[in-house]
Amino acid sequence: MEKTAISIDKATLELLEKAKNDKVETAWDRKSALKVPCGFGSAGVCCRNCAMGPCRVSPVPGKGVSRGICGATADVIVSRNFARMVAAGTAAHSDHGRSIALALYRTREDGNIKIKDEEKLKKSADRFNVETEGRNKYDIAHDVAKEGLHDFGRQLGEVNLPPSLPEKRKEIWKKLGVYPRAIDREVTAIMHSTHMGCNADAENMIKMSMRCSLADGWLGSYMGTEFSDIMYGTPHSVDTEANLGVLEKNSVNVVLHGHEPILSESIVQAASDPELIDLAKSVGADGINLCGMCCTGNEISMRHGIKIAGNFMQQELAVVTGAVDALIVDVQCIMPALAKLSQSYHTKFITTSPKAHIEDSIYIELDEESPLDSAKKILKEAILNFKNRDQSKVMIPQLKSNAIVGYSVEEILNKLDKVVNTEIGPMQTVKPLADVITSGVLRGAAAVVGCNNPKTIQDYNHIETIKGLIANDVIVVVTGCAAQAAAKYGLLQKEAVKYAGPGLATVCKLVDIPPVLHMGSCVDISRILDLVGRVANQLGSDLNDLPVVGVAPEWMSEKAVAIATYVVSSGIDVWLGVVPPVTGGPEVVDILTNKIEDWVGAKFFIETDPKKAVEQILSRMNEKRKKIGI
Ligand code: NFS
Ligand code: SF4
Repeated sequence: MEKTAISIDKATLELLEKAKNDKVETAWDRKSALKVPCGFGSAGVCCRNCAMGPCRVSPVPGKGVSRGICGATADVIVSRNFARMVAAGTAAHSDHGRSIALALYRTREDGNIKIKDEEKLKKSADRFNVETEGRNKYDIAHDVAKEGLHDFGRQLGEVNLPPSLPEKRKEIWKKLGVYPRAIDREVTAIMHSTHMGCNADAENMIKMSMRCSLADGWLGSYMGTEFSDIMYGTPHSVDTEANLGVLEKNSVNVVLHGHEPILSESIVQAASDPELIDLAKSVGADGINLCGMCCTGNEISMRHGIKIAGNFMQQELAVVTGAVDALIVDVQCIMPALAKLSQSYHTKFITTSPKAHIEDSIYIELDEESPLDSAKKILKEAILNFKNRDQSKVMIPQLKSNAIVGYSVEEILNKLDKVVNTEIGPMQTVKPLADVITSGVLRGAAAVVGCNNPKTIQDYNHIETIKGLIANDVIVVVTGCAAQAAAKYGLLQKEAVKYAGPGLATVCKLVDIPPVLHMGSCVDISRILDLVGRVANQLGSDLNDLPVVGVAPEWMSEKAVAIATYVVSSGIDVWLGVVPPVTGGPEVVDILTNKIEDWVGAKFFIETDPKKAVEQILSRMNEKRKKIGI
């Protein structure tokens, strides 16, 4: 494995060289221009919540100024900042969930978006208490969407938490006062309480963060996934390829980047329009080559096998290849730098969402009523831009890996059914999975998730963590940019079983799966919650009883903070490979890495060395196994 201070990805390194020659800057250049990050900001002790400040208090207790002008202590400031990160992350995921719920509400027999997975719709109707008997599927869908939307703004009564959530867990949340109410309410509650002169109790602030994050994981994100599956199909395992080598010299290369599948699904649909294919041929291209990036990449690869161009830190490098005719984006994780960078090449940088206007981009709004029409218009722009490609500026790295993606919970259960329940027919139960864990064939399961962050060597933490875990019989599931890292290094193919320990290798061969399972985008971490919840229910236990962990080796976004918080609050330990801005608040650090375990049975571990993180994970899993006698 090649390891430099920047990345272990050869395609990335090659293109950074090209960027230098082309005299364009990337995030890595800007990072070094910024020099050492601000110490106050890094410790989380800077407050800008009112205009008497900004106040920066000392991150070292007993040294320097210990309170802001209003008297807020370091712990109060740190906890408020932490809570605001959780609120922002929850808002982002859940606003995505809201768009999906609204799209479900707009589905029509003769519309652009239809119902693809009726079985999942019925299950969903069941959990929202929507009548299905003798009803048209679109009528059911509209009622399900309405009920789901009510959980965003519900003022009275309880929200609809999924059935996989164990009763024991709900009781814990109720006792602790963190049982989530409506999604929007939890976000608002944090914005209110962190306003100047409101909440000044670090412990309470962390509890509010937990409550808000739970509304993200078990409600907003959960609906995002569930309703996307109903409209666009529940993913099944499918072959794809990953890394910038998926770009093609003679095709119109279109990179889709962002998050909400409404845009990307419409573009996928438009790309098979014979008129547009003919148009591509008429401009001299072989055809249209759609590729995905970041979470949009995950969404369309697992539903259609569409190739993955790369993960977060490669978005600028896609443009640097000189071979991308259009980079089409919607929301989240889109570097504003892309606008200026695209102007140095021929790439059309097309923004589409009223939530994410970017100066100097080409804005073509996605019409939510008829997304297919907008998609065709956008794709046409891309095709017509092919002729502007400057061949002397093109360099496509010859690097890509095969991968299998699309292991939804349903797909994992299908695979298990094929092995275990061949005679009695499909059971769709998690019993076999629970059995291999309790019997010790597998030591446990880990979700390796999250972003890239130039504070780490790109992909190094992801790959070291995954390899270390599978070698020790821990089955790994991946989402987000971590999933794409795994794809690029061949860990999502069956051949990767050679890196697995003997127990895991046996399971993989028997079930015919890779040792690392791609479960989708970051919003799809709700799939992981669902799976772990089902295993806990099967065993009559709670999530914190299981040898299961979450790891975010290279996280950077506020969404990742929301995720980490809901995962811990759900009873699953989380390892963070990048230090969060909380170190200036000793009480906050103690709560997150210690006290929270008494509340919910799990805690945060902060470890920047992936090898050490793996050791800690294994010993924690062993302890847990001993504790529950398996
Ligand atoms: Ni997740 Fe998706 Fe990637 Fe990080 Fe961004 S794409 S929602 S936040 S960078 S994993
Ligand atoms: Fe300073 Fe308090 Fe205002 Fe924050 S809220 S900026 S600590 S005075």
